[in-house]
Amino acid sequence: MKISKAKQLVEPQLTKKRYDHSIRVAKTAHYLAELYEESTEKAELAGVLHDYAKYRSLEEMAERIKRSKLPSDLLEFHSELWHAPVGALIVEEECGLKDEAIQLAIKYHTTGRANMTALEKIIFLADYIEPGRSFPGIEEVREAAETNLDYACWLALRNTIQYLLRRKAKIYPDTFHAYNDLSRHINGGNE
Ligand code: DGI
Ligand code: FE
Ligand code: FE
Repeated sequence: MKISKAKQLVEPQLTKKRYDHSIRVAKTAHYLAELYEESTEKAELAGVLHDYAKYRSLEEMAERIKRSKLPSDLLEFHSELWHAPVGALIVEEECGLKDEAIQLAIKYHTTGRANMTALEKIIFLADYIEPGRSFPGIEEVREAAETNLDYACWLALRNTIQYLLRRKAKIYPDTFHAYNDLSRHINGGNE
């Protein structure tokens, strides 16, 4: 699929603000893909499409999760998590995008998971550091992104987990699995 086509398909699905965010994620993902020698085309497409399902109703997303092979435990966690795996399904159904690498990057962009592919890490990180974002500690993540993809993802996951804990939110197991998996790259996994 061409980038211009993907943009056309995504725009009516999102608010202006969310669409602009998606374009910035795509640009950031393109930059990271070049830096880490991954496909810039796939990174940009995944960036444009990553929040495709963001504004689907909770009823529709829950229904799709129940009807699919997706783990039903998702329904016991915050609905904010649902748009990622549902998006990976419906870009195929509605846009005809059948590309496993891109669909996995969309599927895991919110939580991450253990053993992420480079493209999954790029989209996870681009979503976190795109220029419109301002989280506490984001500059450290932006700096790390220039030299160490794993460390930058680990920092982003650490910040997100800390934020969720402060809000007394539940944390989806894949988020912990991603954090623990990348910790092995950071300190040898001894702690
Ligand atoms: O869709 P975006 O807003 O661009 O970003 P996103 O898909 O990364 O969603 C971010 C939200 O998801 C943010 O409020 C933190 C939340 N989140 C990430 N991991 C978890 C989580 N929420 C819960 N409850 N559990 C998680 O593991
Ligand atoms: Fe998202
Ligand atoms: Fe996003």
